[in-house]
Amino acid sequence: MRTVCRMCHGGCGALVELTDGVPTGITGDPDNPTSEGYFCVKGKASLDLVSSPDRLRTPLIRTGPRGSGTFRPAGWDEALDRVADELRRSAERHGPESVVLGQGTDRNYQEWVFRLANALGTPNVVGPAHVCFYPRVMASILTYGGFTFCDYAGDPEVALLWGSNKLNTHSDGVIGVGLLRALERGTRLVVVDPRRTRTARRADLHLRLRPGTDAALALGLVHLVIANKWYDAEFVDRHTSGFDALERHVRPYDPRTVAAVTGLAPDDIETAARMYARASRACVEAGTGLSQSDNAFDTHRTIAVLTALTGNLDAPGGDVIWDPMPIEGRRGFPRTDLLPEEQAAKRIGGAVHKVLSMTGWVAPVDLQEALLHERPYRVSSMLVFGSNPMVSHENATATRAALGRLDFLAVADMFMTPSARLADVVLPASSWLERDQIVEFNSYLAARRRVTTVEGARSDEEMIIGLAQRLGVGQHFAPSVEDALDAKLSGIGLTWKQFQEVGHLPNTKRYRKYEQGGFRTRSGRVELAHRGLEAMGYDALPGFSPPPATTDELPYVMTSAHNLQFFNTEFRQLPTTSHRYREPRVTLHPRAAGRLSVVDGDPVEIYRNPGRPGVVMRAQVSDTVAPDVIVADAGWWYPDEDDVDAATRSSVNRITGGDRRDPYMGSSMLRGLPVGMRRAAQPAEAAGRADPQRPDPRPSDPQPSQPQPEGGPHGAHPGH
Ligand SMILES: Nc1nc2c(c(=O)[nH]1)N[C@H]1C(S)=C(S)[C@@H](COP(=O)(O)OP(=O)(O)OC[C@H]3O[C@@H](n4cnc5c(=O)[nH]c(N)nc54)[C@H](O)[C@@H]3O)O[C@H]1N2
Ligand SMILES: Nc1nc2c(c(=O)[nH]1)N[C@H]1C(S)=C(S)[C@@H](COP(=O)(O)OP(=O)(O)OC[C@H]3O[C@@H](n4cnc5c(=O)[nH]c(N)nc54)[C@H](O)[C@@H]3O)O[C@H]1N2
Ligand code: SF4
Ligand SMILES: [Mo]
Repeated sequence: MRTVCRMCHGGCGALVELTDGVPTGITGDPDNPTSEGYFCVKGKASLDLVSSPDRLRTPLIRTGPRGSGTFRPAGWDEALDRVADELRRSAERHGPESVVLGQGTDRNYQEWVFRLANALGTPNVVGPAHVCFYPRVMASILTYGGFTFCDYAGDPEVALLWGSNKLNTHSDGVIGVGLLRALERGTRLVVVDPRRTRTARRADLHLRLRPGTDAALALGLVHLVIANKWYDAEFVDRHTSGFDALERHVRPYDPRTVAAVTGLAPDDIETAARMYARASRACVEAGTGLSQSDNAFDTHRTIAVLTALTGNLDAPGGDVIWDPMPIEGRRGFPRTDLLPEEQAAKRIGGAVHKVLSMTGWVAPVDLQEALLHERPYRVSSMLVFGSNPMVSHENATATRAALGRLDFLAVADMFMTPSARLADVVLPASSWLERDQIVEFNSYLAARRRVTTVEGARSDEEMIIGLAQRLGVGQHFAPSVEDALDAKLSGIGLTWKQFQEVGHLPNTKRYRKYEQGGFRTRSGRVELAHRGLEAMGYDALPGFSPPPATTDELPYVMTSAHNLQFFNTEFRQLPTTSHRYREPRVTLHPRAAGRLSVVDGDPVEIYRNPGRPGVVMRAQVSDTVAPDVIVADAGWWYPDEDDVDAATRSSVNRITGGDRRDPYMGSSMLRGLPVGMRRAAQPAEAAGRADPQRPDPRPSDPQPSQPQPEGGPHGAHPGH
């Protein structure tokens, strides 16, 4: 059967081999136009999800104390009745806004969660939007009225990969194959990343900047573009506003100043600016490397400005705004019209993180504040679909305390995660191979077809329909998923059955749409200086706030990154993906390793406060990072541990969180944090025994290892 993979955002075409109706093999679909047969290790692990002995196969209702993991199995009706009763009670006592829905990274049922929230009258949906996609989305929407994607098919002369590891992460439905093909056809590559990634190794220029200083670099590039008159004067004149104010604003960001902040050479900054700005066609692929700091929104805003100044906006080989497909999709399906205005105004964090609030999302820090201090009001129940906040949200200690304040927590997941363990009701979700979905991306629609079932599990869409019916808002949902998919597709005149046969439907790309009618901003122009933001109490122009300085006690700058064979917090329990990768890793420079007397594979403790326990990860010694920079694996937890604390002991978010956050979006400092490190005891040493796997005592002078491809499995680690 032909379908579309959802082990990451990517959406590669997949061919599932069925033997007597049972999936027995999965490969890439060579006929899929976006992935051309590409299939990664995660995709190959898909069938592990179906057969995993760890999958939840029945709803669970808590019987012991919270977090103890004592549950009894229950039927679906009982479990959904219980969830509906609790949410209703909460809404009746404290108002619908006291019910919070949770959702993780973008999945193809996200719009269902928002429709449920809107129908229930709660403005509160919490998730990782503030550190993931939305700083970028909102920066472009506010600056030029739409969200852009790199036009790799339009053969950019230069692609600027900025805090994005596209060839590994395939984020936002853009499969790295598009970039790869462009590189093969001659696109030159500039990479801005504190790490020499596999992609950076292919770059014509790699700017290995200090984590958390990207906003200064972006302002520095704008400075050079303006000072050297490398901008598209006609476009600027006809289609932008605020150029003079921008010109004055970026004057201080000369290459020398920017070099001092970023740790880059002034010449490299000039070369990058020249390569990008002088190219006839150039695009920017900006990633989460820029979205997880207090500069998140302004960094993306400055990049949006750069795109516009250089005339690359909506231009061939540049950054293109796609028209939405005419289906009831991501934009229409949530039905924001169902949420009364006075309820929308109650969104938690809405008065503080005003730009995030425009998207409908609540930042975890603001929810924590509400739960811990009842500010601005009391939140009493929460229902989470596909998120593991104990691992993915910043400041795991605060997350745990906050979740502990809920009267009721329900979690829908495929597995018993540390977050699900804290729940009162756990609902077993089906995997992507067990459900029908419309895969909606900027450039195409595709059909993800159910190829199998796992007894006991249900899709989130089915759960939401069941809950909506019980909560008296069933009229806002179709009676079945298939009916809903038919309704979604009615705009293109197909039923779900017909669309499955079609499989893949490309969108039409149109360049320079602004030539008819301008941009979809208030002024109809690109808002280089943003009056609307100014009216909201923000600066009209994007700025830079320097990251927290390192100290003698905390001499390293820590950042994190996503792994090739995992997806966020997922797949740690699958044999294909976790093969030889059973513990989190931290990349550190040979000199740092020397200072700590550790070698590749040794356990290292990373801390924010030397007096408190930190998190322990395995050293991955490599000169891909600067001597004072470390890159920690994001999203780690131990599925074999029953205790919530033990399961999350190595999660980097045990040591993230703090006062600094992006004023627009609430983005937390997950990248660019000062930390200290010390050698940690081997688990076997800690128990007073010699580790039989490590007969060789640490040499006093550690050998720098060969640079390792990031995230690639390698066998140097004992016990992996
Ligand atoms: N320090 C640090 N923290 C980070 C990041 C970082 O780089 N560094 N990255 C951030 C980013 S970008 C993101 S997006 C977040 C991710 O944060 P989350 O979205 O919370 O993490 P996921 O691992 O995607 O959570 C998914 C959970 O959903 C379950 N699941 C998978 N598919 C389904 C489904 O179809 N239905 C249901 N009900 N459950 C499903 C999985 O088993 C898993 O337990 O983490 C953020 N946190
Ligand atoms: N294989 C895989 N694919 C994924 C995911 C996954 O976990 N695994 N997660 C999915 C999700 S939810 C998302 S949001 C996307 C994320 O996709 P990407 O944004 O590509 O995610 P990362 O690889 O975490 O971060 C990108 C790069 O930022 C660099 N970086 C770290 N700090 C800084 C900094 O301060 N400045 C700059 N310029 N760069 C920095 C890292 O070294 C890394 O190479 O990927 C999605 N796809
Ligand atoms: S890149 Fe993503 S969509 Fe493609 S095969 Fe890998 S996990 Fe699946
Ligand atoms: Mo994300």
